[in-house]
Amino acid sequence: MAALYLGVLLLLQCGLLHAAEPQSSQSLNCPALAGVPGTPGHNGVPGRDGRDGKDGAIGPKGEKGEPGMDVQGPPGKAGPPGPQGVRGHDGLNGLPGHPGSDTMSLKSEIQQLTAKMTMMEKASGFNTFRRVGQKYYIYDGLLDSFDQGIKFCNAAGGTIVLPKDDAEIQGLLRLSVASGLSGKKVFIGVTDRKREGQFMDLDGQLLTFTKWGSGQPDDYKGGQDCGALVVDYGEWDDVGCNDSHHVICEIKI
Ligand SMILES: [Ca+2]
Repeated sequence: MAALYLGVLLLLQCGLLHAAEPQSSQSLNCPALAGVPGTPGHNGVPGRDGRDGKDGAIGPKGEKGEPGMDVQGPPGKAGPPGPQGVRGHDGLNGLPGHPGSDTMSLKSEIQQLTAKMTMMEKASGFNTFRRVGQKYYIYDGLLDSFDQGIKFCNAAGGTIVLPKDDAEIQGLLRLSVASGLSGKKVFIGVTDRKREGQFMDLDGQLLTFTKWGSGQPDDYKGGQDCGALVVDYGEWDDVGCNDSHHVICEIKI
């Protein structure tokens, strides 16, 4: 067995050396064995894939491509708002507006006109009436006490007369004379019933204009707390509130 194994080794060695170095094969004295050729062996299993080779050289530049189509794509989404800008300069002044055509002021004017019309209709219903400034003086022949005079005038939409200046005194005198009141007295809306000697108007306000006659008010016999206009003199006198005197009313326009 060992001899056979040694023979095979010797054959292999001689064959390999003979293929690589034919000159020196004779010095080994390999025996020339002749035999019957064996049957060819089966094909071996394919070997594994080799490693990737190195990159080749860069190829030639390709031909220029055709120009692309010039088509605009759809708009993108709106971006977020930018930061607030710096405040601009003030603008020029605007042109003046048109004269007011305010509905409210028109309504107010209509209401005032309506009120005046109503007042004039009332005034025209009395025996005599006269306009002095922004007032109408009206007389309807009433001869009564101070308090009855106040009631009558309030019912007529006004108050008992109280002239505030000489022009109103003159207007009141003309109406009085025209009404046949010469030599008479006409109540005026002043009284000191709340505080003796302190004449006030019917709203309790101190008087801003007076036309007292000489020595008046004298509170004659301690019973004169209401005012009256003496038609013949155009001056004031204090008289008894319960005396009967003529009543003239004033209605403010
Ligand atoms: Ca008097």
